[in-house]
Parts: sequence; C-alpha cells; structure tokens
Amino acid sequence: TKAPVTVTVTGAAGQIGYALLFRIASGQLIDAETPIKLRLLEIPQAVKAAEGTAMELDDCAFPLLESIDITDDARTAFDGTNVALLVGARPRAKGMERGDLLEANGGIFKPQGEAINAGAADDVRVLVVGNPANTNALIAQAHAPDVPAERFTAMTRLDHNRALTQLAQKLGVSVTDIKKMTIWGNHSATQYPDLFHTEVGGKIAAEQVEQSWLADEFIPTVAKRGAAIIDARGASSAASAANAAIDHVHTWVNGTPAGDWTSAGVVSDGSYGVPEGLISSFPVTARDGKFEIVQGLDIDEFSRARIDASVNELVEERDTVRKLGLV
Ligand code: NAX
Repeated sequence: TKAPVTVTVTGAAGQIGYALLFRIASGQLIDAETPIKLRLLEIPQAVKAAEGTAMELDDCAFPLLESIDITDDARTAFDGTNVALLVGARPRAKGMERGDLLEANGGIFKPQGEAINAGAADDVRVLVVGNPANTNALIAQAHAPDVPAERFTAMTRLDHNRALTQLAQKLGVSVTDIKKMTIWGNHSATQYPDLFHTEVGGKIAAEQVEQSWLADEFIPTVAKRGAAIIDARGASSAASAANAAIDHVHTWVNGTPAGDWTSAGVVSDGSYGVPEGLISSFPVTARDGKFEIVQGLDIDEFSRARIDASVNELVEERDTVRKLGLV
C-alpha cells in the first residue's frame, strides 16, 4: 500500500461535506490504494454534527480510512495536510452587498490561508469550493506566501460537468464523446462555457449546434444551473458539487488523458489577457501533479467579450478585497 494522505475538509457538517466525506474515505479522491486520514474543520456550533458524520464514517468500515480528527481550530485542522478542501463559507444573507459578503468570507479564508501557510505539508493542494470561490481562493493564497501560489485553486469543475451533459444531451452523444470543454472566468453567472474549442467526434462542437442554442440556451443554462437546482430541490447543489470536488482533485493528482483537458480556477500567468495573479477558470491539463493552462487557443470576438466580462467581475472582486486589506 501507499503512504497515507491527510485530507482536511472545512464545513464538514454541511450538505456538501456530507456528500463528499464518504467518497473521499472510500478511495475516490486519490486512488483505491492510498490510505486517508481525515481532518474535519467546523465552527464550534457544528462540531457535534461533524461528530455524527464521523460516527457514520466509522460505521462504513472503509478499508482505506485510517483516522478521523474533528476540530474547530484551523491550525490543528491544516497541520501536515496534503489536500485541503475549503468548503465551509459564509453564505449571502438577504440584503447583503457583494462587499459585505467578501468581507465576511475574508474572515474565514484569511485565517485558513495563514494556517495552511503555517503547517500544511510541502505538497499541499488546496481546492476552494465555498463561494465566492475564486476570490476566497485568492484571499487564502495571499496569506500563504510560503506555499507556491499554483497550489491554490477554485472549483469550476461542476460548471464544466454541467456543460458536458447539456451538450451531450443536445447532440445525443455520450459525455465520453466530448473532449476539450472549457469554462472561463469566475464561478458565477458571468462564467463562460466555451464550445469553440470543444470537440465531439473530432469536430468542433460550436459548428454542430445552432448559434441561437449556444448563445441563448446553452450558456445561460450552464451559468444559471445552480439557481435552477435551488428552485427545484429547495436546496443548493450538494452531491454534484461534491462529485466535482472529487473530480478536480483526482484529475490534479492523476492527470488529464491525452487529447483532452478540464477546467479549473487557477492562478493566472497572464495568459489570454487575464491579469496575472487572479484566480480564474481556464482550460487546463494536469501532468506530474501540476495543472498547466492550455496555451495558444484562438479566441474569437464572441468568446473574447464573454471572457472579458467574467474576468472584469473577478478584477472588481479583487479590488474590493484589496480595499478591505484582505489581499
Ligand atoms: P452548508 O451551509 O450546508 O455547509 C457549510 C458548512 O460550513 C456549515 O456546516 C458551516 O458550519 C461550515 N462553516 C462555516 N464557516 C466555517 C468556518 N469558518 N470553518 C469551518 N466550517 C465553517 O453549505 P453547502 O451546501 O455545503 O455549501 C458550501 C459552500 O459551497 C457554499 O459557499 C456554497 O455556495 C458553495 N458551492 C460552491 C460550488 C462551486 O461550484 N464552487 C457549487 C455548490 C455550492 O453552491
């Protein structure tokens, strides 16, 4: 067997946490040979609920699950951690302005970034799921100067997976027939799911659908899917978000297949005009445990305007947290 991997999950008692922990413990995050040590971070009021989930994890008798530690202290939670899944966040309350939301989340992601900086393992990989995910990731990264910036990522894999299925259903193909899907920008309603580089049966997807479907149905359906789920389910996406978090880390560690890529919010190196340092979604490959932004794609006017709109929103969020002294 392989060396154990320590995985910290914040917001472990929440609904995504409940869908996520059992899959991590069963060996779906890394592989089926790597033992897992779980660390659950919660706020004091939710520690008891996290203990309940831990009891259920015990009751699964997962062969790979070596230990479960539960804490309300970030330093303890991230000490020696290899994979940090930052799920717990402050939701937007009624009447809350974007600035208030960013400030409230700064109160969570700044100390968590500091705790990761102080004690995480040298190979730590961080995935931020809690919204606003891109800017929360930026805040955490800004407070972890000793950790390579590229280890901080934000989740757009759920958007990516949503886009795969919408396109597969439209064309009557399997999701496995689709390669090179891309989500650009912010994990928000401004995100841009791009079909101009996506391949289905070796041909460009945008050329196999009507332009009106692409612009008026596909893009808004993917971008507003979270709201549609809340509408239908009476609660936000949980199992699908957990599934996407598993996919994100599994791909990061194990790589993307030849001839394909995925989408992830990663630190921009200035590619495609995205300001350096922003955490924005790009087409990425994963090789040797590292994400790399796919280079050299032609961006037409239609795509350019949409990428710019989403990236501008990220710039505004960054400027807001800058003014608040959070980055
Ligand atoms: P829940 O409200 O069910 O759970 C959140 C948990 O986080 C709660 O148990 C809470 O006690 C805990 N928490 C709050 N502050 C904490 C802190 N400082 N340290 C540790 N734990 C803390 O939310 P859930 O449905 O699980 O969603 C979690 C986050 O994921 C939300 O911010 C949500 O907006 C975001 N999402 C992100 C998605 C993405 O694609 N990036 C999609 C799904 C989801 O909407």
